[in-house]
Formats: sequence, C-alpha cells, structure tokens
Amino acid sequence: MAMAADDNPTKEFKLDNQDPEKVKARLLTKYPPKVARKRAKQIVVNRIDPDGKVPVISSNVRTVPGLIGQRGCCYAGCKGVVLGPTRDIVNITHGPIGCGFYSWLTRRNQTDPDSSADGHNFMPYCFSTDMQDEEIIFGGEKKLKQAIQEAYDNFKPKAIAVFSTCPVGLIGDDVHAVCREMKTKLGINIFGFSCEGYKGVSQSAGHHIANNGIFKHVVGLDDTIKEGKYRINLLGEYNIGGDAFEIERLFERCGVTLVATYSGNSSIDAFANSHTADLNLIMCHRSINYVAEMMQTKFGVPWIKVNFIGAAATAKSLRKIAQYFDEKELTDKVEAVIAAEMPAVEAACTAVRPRTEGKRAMLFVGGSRAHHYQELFAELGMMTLSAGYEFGHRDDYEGRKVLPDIKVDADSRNIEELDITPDPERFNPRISGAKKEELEAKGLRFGEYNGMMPDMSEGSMVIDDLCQYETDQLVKIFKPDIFCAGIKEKYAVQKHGIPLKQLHSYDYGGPYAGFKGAVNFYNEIDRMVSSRVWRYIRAPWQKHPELSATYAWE
Ligand code: CFM
Repeated sequence: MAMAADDNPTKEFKLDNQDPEKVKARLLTKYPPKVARKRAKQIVVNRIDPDGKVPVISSNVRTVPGLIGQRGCCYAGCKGVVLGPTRDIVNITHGPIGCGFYSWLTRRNQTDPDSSADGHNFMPYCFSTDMQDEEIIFGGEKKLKQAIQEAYDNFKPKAIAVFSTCPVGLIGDDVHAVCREMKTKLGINIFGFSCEGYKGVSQSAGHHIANNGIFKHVVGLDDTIKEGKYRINLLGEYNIGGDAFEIERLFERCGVTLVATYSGNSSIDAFANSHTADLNLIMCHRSINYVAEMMQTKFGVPWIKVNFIGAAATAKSLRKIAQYFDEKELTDKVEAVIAAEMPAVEAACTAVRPRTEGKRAMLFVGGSRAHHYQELFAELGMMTLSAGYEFGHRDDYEGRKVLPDIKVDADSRNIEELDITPDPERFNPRISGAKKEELEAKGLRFGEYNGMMPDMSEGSMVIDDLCQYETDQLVKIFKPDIFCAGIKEKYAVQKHGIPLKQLHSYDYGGPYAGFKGAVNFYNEIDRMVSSRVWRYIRAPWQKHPELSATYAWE
C-alpha cells in the first residue's frame, strides 16, 4: 500500500530504528539488485578498529544513470574550480555559451585586484567562443583563434587559458595546437586544457587535468627568490566568501610569507614563482594534491596537511607551520596570535552553545568540506550523523595509506599522469632527512592525510555520491537539525522543514575560515537551527501526496 510521503518516518522508524545498518538496508531495498549491490559499497557504516583502520568505501566511480546526483563535470573541476579564481588569466571557455555562463562566479570566489601591481582582474568577465552549429559541423579552431586574438587586443593579458567543453572533444578541435600557434604569434603564455565535461566520472578529473596543466605551463617559470621569512604556499584554498583573505590576515600577523595560493586570490606570477617556497600547506587535498606531489618530486618542496576550518583546527595548523620552521621567533609569534584571537572566538561559541549543543548535522559536499566542517560543528557541540563526498576518492575517506590499494579503473586511466623527475639544477630538499625525522618524532607528519572517516564517530553513516532519493530518505528518517549541501539540494531539503546551509557558495555568507570565520559560522548556524520558521512549513506534497517524487515507491 502506498504510504503518504509526509508520514512521519518515526512512526515506522522508531528512534531505535535509526540504527544505521537498518537505515542502509532501507535505502537499498528500493533499488534494482545491480544498483543496490553498487550502492551498498558506497553506503558504509563507520567503524574504527583499535589500530585506526576504517571500512573500505567505494568511491570515484560512475554515478548510476537515473539517480539524481550532486556532481559536476570535468570542465567544472578544471575551469570553474582550480583555474577560475585566478584573476589575471583570461580564461576562455571553448564551447557553447552555457558552460561559460554557469561557471562564471557562481562559486562566490573572491579576489583582491589591488594586490597586483597592474590591477588586472578578468574575473568579472565571462569569456566564451559561443560555439554555434557552424563550428560544431566545420570545426571551431578558427573561431578559437579569433577569440584569443580578440581577448589579447582588448585586454593585453599576461596569459590566456583555453578550456575545452564536451563538443570540442567530440568534433576533435586541437586546442593545444591553436594555443601553441597563438603563443608564438602573440608572445604571451597561452595554454589549453582538454577538460571536456564527459571525462572521468566527476569534476575530480578536471582537478587533475588543471593540476597537470598549471604544472607544465606555469610552475617554475620565475626563479626569483622574493623577500620574506617562512615562505609557504597555501594549496587548495579558493577564497570562497573571502576565506583566503582571513587566512592571509593570520599569516601576516604571524610573520609568515605567502608566496602563492592555489588558487584563491591568486595571480599567474605567483604560480610561476611558487616552487621557490619552502613548504606547501594543503587545505583541500582532493583538488590539489597532484601539484603538491609534483612540486615535491621536481623541486623538493615538502607538504603538510592543514585545515583552517574551525578555530581549534586553525590554531593547530598555525602551530604546524611554526613546528616546521622550528624557530623561536615564529613559534612565539604564532602563540601570541592564537592567544590574542581566541578570546573573541570562545566568547562567541559560549554565547551560542546553549542553543546548538546536542543538535545533529549532515554534510554532503564536494571532496573536502564534508570533513573540514565537522570541526566547526564539533565546536558548537553538534554531532555529525552522516557525511559524504560528491567525488572524493578512497584516500579522502580512509586516508592516504590506502593509496597503494586503490584499483585504477578505465575512467581514471583516461586522465594523464605526468612523469615528473627531480629538476637537475633546481631540486633542493628543503630540510635534511635527519631534521625531517626529528620533526616527525615530535608529531609533524609530512605528506600525510588521514581522511574523513577516522574523525567520524562510530556508527555514523558515510555515503559517497549521495543522490536525491537517499537524501529524502535520510532527512525523513533522522530529521537532522541542519543539512549541509549545495544549491541543487537546498530547496528540496527545506521543503521537509529542515534548514540547509550551502557549504559550496556559503549562501550569502562567509568567510568561515580562520578565527573570524569561525565566529561567523557559529552565529550563522545558531540562527539557522534556532529559527522557528521551519516548523510552520507545509510542503506541497504534505497536502497532496501524489506530488511526492517517491510517492509511487512508498
Ligand atoms: Fe576542494 Fe573546494 Fe571541496 Fe572542490 Fe568543489 Fe568548492 Fe566543494 Mo563546491 S575545491 S573539493 S570541487 S574544497 S567547488 S571550494 S565547495 S564541491 S568541498
């Protein structure tokens, strides 16, 4: 018998029936057997061995057609995510206009043009070849050349990058040949990306392609060692809602010199010079670990994982930088900054905690935030019931120790792995083996990321590539106090009477990184979970069950 979709799931699923194994079984029962077998490997109940081992989770695999997923495409990962936030490269989308339009600042990545001497900032522009039938049939290389020439004539940029969309690969335009030709003709750096939307299984493929391209065409072009002590790069921070500005503020207070950020508030000159830094910090492991690994192999720059989401995590990350450079001057300064910043953070947290304590959150975002934001919720006394990535790989869930066990499938094999070797002149291991061992003995870990699952509680549900049907079910069964995801999920979840915080674009808010960001986040979450408005919501399907997407299935 059909059950009305608005029926309170607690009628059927009493509180003790929020048992994660039973919930998992319930999610799977509605799928055809083949789909259920596949999803069963991507829906995992978290268990942690005494030795820190977590269960295996299947990830970075194709989405089953018909399931409404959260993912984006390869082009989105390359152009939208990794290269998009760089203000002084003219980024031309070679393709139909929609691809360029929908990757145009929708991510709320900010920049500060005043920090470049020439003031170049092309981010407010949407550059596209606007492919039409004619190019699809007769080829688009001519139009691409014209577009590059026009961009050059109008803006005189230092660099132009070209991003391929699906039809470019289908009709066989050689964007790389066009870029080489125009580079010679115009005398500026011009390079292309074969990041057609259909490549790989998600935007993760686009990250990899972007990392390869930037490493091949830009990193290492400028060897000048610029002034500054404690010279670092921040990798995988994209300045959404101004996050990078807050982190930069802290570095400045601590006396740490930021050579380049990949790629929030960034410029191409900073990338070209970034191999001269003495340490790479990785924020978002998924989108940028390739650059870190390649820079280590070619130039000898070591990397450590950091997280500036959460006040405690921020303090810990600043201390890691001090630990690495191991000089009293820096250590003292870092401690002084933490001591000066924390009282305001603690006061804000104490003020909201009576209202947030014990509340329950779910986080389904990209490839790193579903992990990082659990820190902020923990500071608010909130529990993460369930979390997952859209496109994370097993190492983002289980930790990099599983890298040797990851099976390379046909989809990943399609994405080029660059063969990088130490640079004969410029390779310079920044610290000696003995020093590295000494620092490791003190707890500093190089090249290590432990992933999300070891930080999650026993019995929490970890779900990869969540789909709309599962979202509806989770929300009905658990009734979390807040659900974190993106714009595609926002209104469907809110119709259930559950507030949704966008952790991609931050809705209209931010920054949420660093100490000031933590305060912003506490206040925002307090406002959202304490609001009484949600309990008055009556979704259309509560009056008319036949409007529910899952009506026929119930
Ligand atoms: Fe890294 Fe990102 Fe993320 Fe990401 Fe993204 Fe993003 Fe994200 Mo949206 S680079 S993996 S591809 S932290 S755009 S700034 S919020 S899905 S969790």
